[in-house]
Amino acid sequence: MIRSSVTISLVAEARGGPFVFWDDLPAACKKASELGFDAIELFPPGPDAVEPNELRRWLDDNGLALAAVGTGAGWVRRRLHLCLPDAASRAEARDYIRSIIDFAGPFGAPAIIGSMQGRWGDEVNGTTALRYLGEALAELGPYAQQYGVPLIFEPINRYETNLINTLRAGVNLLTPLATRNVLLLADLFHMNIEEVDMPAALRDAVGFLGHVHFVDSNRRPAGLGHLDYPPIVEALRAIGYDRFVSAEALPYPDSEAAARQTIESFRRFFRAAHA
Ligand code: LER
Ligand code: MN
Repeated sequence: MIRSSVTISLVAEARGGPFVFWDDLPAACKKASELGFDAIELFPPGPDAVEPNELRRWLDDNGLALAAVGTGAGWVRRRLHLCLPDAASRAEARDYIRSIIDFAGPFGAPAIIGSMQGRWGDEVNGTTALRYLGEALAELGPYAQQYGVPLIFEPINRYETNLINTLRAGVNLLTPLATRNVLLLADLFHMNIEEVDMPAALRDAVGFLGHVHFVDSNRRPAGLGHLDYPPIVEALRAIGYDRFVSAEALPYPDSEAAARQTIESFRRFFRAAHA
């Protein structure tokens, strides 16, 4: 069954970014639970930002799961990514992602690689960058397996990376790898910019989808932009997607209203009886 999730950012440097709740993790867990979310997705400033026993208590007390944990603070705060020219810095980026896998894994949650994929540029050409990326995923995918969770890789739009912009490019990146433990994240905001046909792109990614960022065309909460959700939901059903759809959206008009808007859209599109 597809389940709902909502994002919580604890990263001061990401202020203005597409996260529904900010800063106060216990309060956000309580609110997410009151509104009826199944889970939260956490964007922490690092692997030591939240004490695991406390997180366990806040989740358990509120009947929530941990859907996923973002690694993007490695880029936002430390300027690390997987395609840096210098081998020691790339290793540091992989270590950072491993530390988030170690934090999230015991909760049964995958780590997400989005902006940590990096980009090619003057010192690293596109072919080399894709090789670095493939090598990193070949190493980190099996690393996540020890916790029985996948590693999630997110294609992001052209204004944020020149590497993997579409689900098809993601499938092409993952297919040659020996590991099958890396899955793709379909962020509907990025897809609206990059895909020709969003439902067709989701169908084409059958077997590779591990997470969805549930958001509208303008990065506002689902229902406040111009995305046509029924064919998207139908495509997710058709490929047997049964993990989380997580609200990674701007806190528009404010956090609580954004969360409420999201859960109402979730119920309308994913829970209402359909023909
Ligand atoms: C992260 O999930 C994402 O969607 C990227 O746009 C990060 O900026
Ligand atoms: Mn996203």
